[in-house]
Amino acid sequence: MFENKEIEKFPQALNFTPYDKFAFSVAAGETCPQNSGFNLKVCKVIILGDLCVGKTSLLNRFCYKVFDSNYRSTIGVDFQSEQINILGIPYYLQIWDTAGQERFKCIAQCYYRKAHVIMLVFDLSSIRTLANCKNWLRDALEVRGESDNRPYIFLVGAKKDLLSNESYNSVEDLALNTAKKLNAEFWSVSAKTGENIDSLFFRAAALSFDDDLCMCMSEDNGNIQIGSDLICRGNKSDIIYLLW
Ligand SMILES: Nc1nc2c(ncn2[C@@H]2O[C@H](COP(=O)(O)OP(=O)(O)O)[C@@H](O)[C@H]2O)c(=O)[nH]1
Ligand SMILES: [Mg+2]
Repeated sequence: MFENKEIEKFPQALNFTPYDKFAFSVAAGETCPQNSGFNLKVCKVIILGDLCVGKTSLLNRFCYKVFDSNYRSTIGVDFQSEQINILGIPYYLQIWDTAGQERFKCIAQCYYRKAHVIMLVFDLSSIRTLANCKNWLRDALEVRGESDNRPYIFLVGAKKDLLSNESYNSVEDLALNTAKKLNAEFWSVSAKTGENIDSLFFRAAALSFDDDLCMCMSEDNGNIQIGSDLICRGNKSDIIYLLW
């Protein structure tokens, strides 16, 4: 369905969301000509959660369309970049995969900073991993700078294929309660079957893209992309300042 990673319509939430955005803020035709000079930021996504809940599998399914049933633990942190064309504009997700082990926690915390999206992953077949999501979120938000915006937060139940409909429904109730408490958007996915994986990342990308686009359009100036940072040259002064 999403072969070319193209988004034309604003992707909707699965069920519970604290984010009441249902459409792009600006009409595509008017604001996104093919050769628009927009230099959008790279969207930094971090994937957090206990060991073995399915974080790396989520990333591999989205980026490479593969699933491996053998477990290989992630060492420290790793990231992948993925391009998605949104309304014809190339947009980049930089997706950080972390190891869910205590001993890598301080390494991982360095990468939490400036995240635009946090995905808190738990295993739908292991309810204990749901309870830990609030700790992962606390750790991630702890290292935020004062000027950093609050990231979009997703609570992601993984391995949906392992549950019968009946058990899924009871886990979903618990997960929805947790999502409300954490002020996070809830998704359930399966890296094995691919269910909801693209939709989840597309939704995250679109929310972040829309914010960036609005910001770029309100800044009537020239932007310069350096590495993964967007440098913005103000119109009214020659001062160059870092947007994030
Ligand atoms: N059945 C099933 N198994 C999964 C799924 N996602 C991950 N797994 C398995 O769960 C184990 C841990 O997955 P992994 O992605 O490495 O977890 P991580 O430690 O959170 O990165 C591996 O054996 C995966 O094959 C899924 O959607 N369905
Ligand atoms: Mg891993």
